[in-house]
Amino acid sequence: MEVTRMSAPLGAVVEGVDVRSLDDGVFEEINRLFCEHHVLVFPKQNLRPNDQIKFANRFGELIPFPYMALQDYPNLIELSNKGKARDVNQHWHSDMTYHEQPPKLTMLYALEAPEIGGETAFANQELAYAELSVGMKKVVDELTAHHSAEGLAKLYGEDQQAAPRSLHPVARTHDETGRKSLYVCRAFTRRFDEWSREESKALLEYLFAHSVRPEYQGRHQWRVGDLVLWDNRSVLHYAVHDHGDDTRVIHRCQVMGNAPY
Ligand SMILES: O=C(O)CCC(=O)C(=O)O
Ligand SMILES: [Fe+2]
Repeated sequence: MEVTRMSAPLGAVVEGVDVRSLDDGVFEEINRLFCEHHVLVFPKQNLRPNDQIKFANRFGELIPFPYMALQDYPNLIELSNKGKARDVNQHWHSDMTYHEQPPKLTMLYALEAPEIGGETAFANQELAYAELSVGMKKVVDELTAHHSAEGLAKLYGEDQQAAPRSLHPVARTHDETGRKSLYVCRAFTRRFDEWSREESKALLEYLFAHSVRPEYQGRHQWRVGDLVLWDNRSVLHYAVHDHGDDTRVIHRCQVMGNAPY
């Protein structure tokens, strides 16, 4: 197994392994690397849907996704840009923060990839938290925020009133490493529970901008056969749609996480 860093703020590329056949010791090492680097890339994998599901299952229980499930594979969805002007994931977010128990990790496998562009951007939220001042850390440590899927419901033409909502700490603690991350995102975070909507606005704007400073970011350029997993407890991500109609087809699944604390 050969591990090289992907970018200064986050990510590692793991070569020389076939994720279909890992003994428990190697898997444990992979999980350790995952918690340390936040994003792992496994190039040149050769996976059928069941192989991806089986590997993801080693991290925990899969969360089915209500839309776009593949026939025969309710836990796997297909992300495709065919016939779409924009990507629904073209915004900074951590996955499903509007749920009580958001997925701890999301795993994508590329079946088709554009020659150039169509990257996924990531931002390290442990760094974002660590680089806040002592005074600001004290403020965010005391706050909880309301997250909601209203924006997504609007996008999918669904009932916004019925969209799922949840309340989470603004600085969450990683259940495996004990490290703290900033846990807000422009896509889903609406306001602080302890503050009025008006009061929340300015600080949230500051945190949204701070959380995705270029110094915290790394990007992945997709190649066919890439398997990529990211840690929703400690990174934000953004699907960069700059590849026009060049085909990009990805299989996606997600693994259940803890209720953030
Ligand atoms: O397509 C991508 O690059 C990322 C999509 C995304 O946000 C997700 O799968 O959660
Ligand atoms: Fe996402």
